[in-house]
Amino acid sequence: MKIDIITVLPELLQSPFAHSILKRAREKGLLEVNVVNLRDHTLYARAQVDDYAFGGGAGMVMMVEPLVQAIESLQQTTRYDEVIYLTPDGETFNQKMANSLSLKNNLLLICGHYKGIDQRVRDHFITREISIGDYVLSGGELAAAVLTDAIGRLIPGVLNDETSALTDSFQDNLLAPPVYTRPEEFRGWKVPDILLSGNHKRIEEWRQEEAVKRTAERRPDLLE
Ligand code: 6GU
Repeated sequence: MKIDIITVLPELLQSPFAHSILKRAREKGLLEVNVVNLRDHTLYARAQVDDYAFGGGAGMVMMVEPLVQAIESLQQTTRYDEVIYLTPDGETFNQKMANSLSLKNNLLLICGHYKGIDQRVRDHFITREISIGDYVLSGGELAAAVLTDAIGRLIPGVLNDETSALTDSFQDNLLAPPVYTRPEEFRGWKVPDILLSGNHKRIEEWRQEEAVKRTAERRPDLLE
């Protein structure tokens, strides 16, 4: 899969994909992340990419021309399955969306800033608008990093048995159960006996019960 990201802050998107699972996915050739600087596409003096909103009011708007130029130049070499605008007024991102996006070949993510992007870009180029939750970030970059991470780790072949997504929270609408590792006892705090029993069937039952209990306590909405 290839994920292209258009941003005015490319520096912000260097580190998030350079470690751990996403790094391995890129090294294995399963994921390519290509960060595109919008300012390389502007026709205006001093690489201007934003301007005052028509009708007045506080805040700048990202201009239609640099964005369209960047999008169309990328579309010359790539056919995108989705052109996604990251925006707080988009559809709220969840695991189900991550699962389905992880099966696509090419995604284009567009990071907004200031008061957002000119509506004409949304009307004519964007196929999907996604938010990562009900709070406001200063730009779409961190949201793009969140999407890329959640999607990238699900690309077939990225995770191995040990990191399998099948036992993730949300994958079956349940939160993950508690986990423990060595030592068996620390300051008198013991690991539940069942986990040391070697009885895999009972351990699985315990994990399922704990997952349901935890979900009922913390996220009863998921059980409905
Ligand atoms: Cl996608 N962008 C911004 N700027 N803020 C957000 C968001 C996106 N999702 C939640 N808050």
